Amino acid sequence: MSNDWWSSISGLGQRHSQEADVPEQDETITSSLEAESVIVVSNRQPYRHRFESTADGEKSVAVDRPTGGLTAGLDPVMQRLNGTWIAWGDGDADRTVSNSDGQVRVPPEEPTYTLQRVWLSEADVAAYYYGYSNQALWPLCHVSLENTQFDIQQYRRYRAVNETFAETIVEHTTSESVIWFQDYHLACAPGMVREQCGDEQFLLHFWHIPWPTVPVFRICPQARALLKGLLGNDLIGFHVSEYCRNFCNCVSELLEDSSVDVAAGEITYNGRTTAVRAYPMGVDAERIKRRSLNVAESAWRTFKADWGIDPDVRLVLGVDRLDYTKGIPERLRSLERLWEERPRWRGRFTYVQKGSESRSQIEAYQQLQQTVREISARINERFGTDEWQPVVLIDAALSREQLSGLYRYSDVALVTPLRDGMNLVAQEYVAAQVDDDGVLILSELAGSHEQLGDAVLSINPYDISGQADAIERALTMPEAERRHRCRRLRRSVHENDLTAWLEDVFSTVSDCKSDKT
Ligand code: GDG
Repeated sequence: MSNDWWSSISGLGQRHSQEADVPEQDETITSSLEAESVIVVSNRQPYRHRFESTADGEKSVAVDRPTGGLTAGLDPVMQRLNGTWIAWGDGDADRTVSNSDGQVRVPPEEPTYTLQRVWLSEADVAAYYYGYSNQALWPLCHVSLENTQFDIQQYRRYRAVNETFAETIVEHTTSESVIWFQDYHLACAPGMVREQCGDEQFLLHFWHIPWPTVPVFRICPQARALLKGLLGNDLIGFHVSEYCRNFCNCVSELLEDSSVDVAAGEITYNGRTTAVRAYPMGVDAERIKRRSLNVAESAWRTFKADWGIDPDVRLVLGVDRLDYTKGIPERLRSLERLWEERPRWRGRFTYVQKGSESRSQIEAYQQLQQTVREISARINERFGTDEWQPVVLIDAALSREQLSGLYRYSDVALVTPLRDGMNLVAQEYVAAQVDDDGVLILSELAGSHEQLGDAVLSINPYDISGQADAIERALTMPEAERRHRCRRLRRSVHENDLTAWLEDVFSTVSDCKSDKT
């Protein structure tokens, strides 16, 4: 989402219009699916049109393109399949370039598929997106209960928007359609589509965030309705098996008439069967590697100078949306603990926090941003000198090239979420380690830990001293161990890349489809 698809789907909304970031894929991904039969449905769109001012004061239309992650992965698939992508038209110039039915052919320079926009009012966005999606479902699924609020009006609007999506889907559906829903914004839509279309179409859903345990999920007053909506799907995918088990257990506990085989990931409800499977999402590792190899030394030096990063100290890096699930204050406190209790580390490394503003209309996010600024300022005040700034906050959206420089030249990456569906930053950092010398410190509570856990330094993000120890261990790790760990991580990230993920999902679709017919 965003900057890359996933961040954009979940609200980061930074995109770069320079270059379409298209992974190279082999055709097996699409060969098993009928042409014109795939409909992708997501909150955020792959292409967004917006007005920009030209030098002579005129207005022109610019297009933001997919720049990484799932959007960039699915875009070429859609181009080959000539399918339809249905999403909220949130760009200010979207209506100008769409036809009266809200459709525009994309990509703009060589159109091959249809982007069908769904128009939402400001009140819809406030209640469906900033409300129920991001103040009920997001915190609930991340077990951030203090940030969770269930507002019945927001829920009604969430359902109404899901209904709008469902109606739009039905207009595009044929009996051959494969309809692929993305994420927590659309939990009710599959049930609605199923009700209107019957059993012929193949519906699948990828849920990009964690699924909580039964005692947590049942807190939600709308828990049963959400489960029923999702069980309109033939297949539901999560990043890791833990979330699959949690989902199956929730259905088993909360829907009396269901029959659930947790081990097999099979649910029967209302006479229909839904398969529940884990598909750990990957990144476009090859492209990240090439980009990292191409980082110009001079551009990197300029970047450091621009941001006031001491050219001679080592770098520890964090790259996150500013979200309370990412564990940023806890991370900063562990750095503070390290510099406080082991003064020998003062002046020896700088922590760079690339923090993208996100969902700022929501108070919890404003508070988080303020907390991050306050702790950083306090640390800089306590330990900084004329020559050395301990914490550098970068809030600008970086180009992928700049991000590659940060990844490649940082000695250590701190990926320490309190809870995270997967976390693509961890994999991107690994893919960018073309010199085999970076150390990844990774939270045990990130989905990516299931795949990378063996070769990273694992931490519990709530354990401030434990994190401080891990940072010290990373900075003192012998070169041979660093290289050994790094090579293993890189192998894993390349083997389980975005293309492998897409192939895995689509091959299950074609297996399940043939079982169904
Ligand atoms: C959700 C789930 C799951 C960040 N700053 C810049 C920039 N980024 C990019 C990173 C990375 C992406 O943002 C963040 O992805 P994550 O996976 O870490 O996190 P969420 O946004 O929370 O995504 C998560 C994901 O969905 C996929 O299913 O892994 O668990 O929460 O790609 O590179 N990119 C650029 N400039 C920046 O300044 N270009």
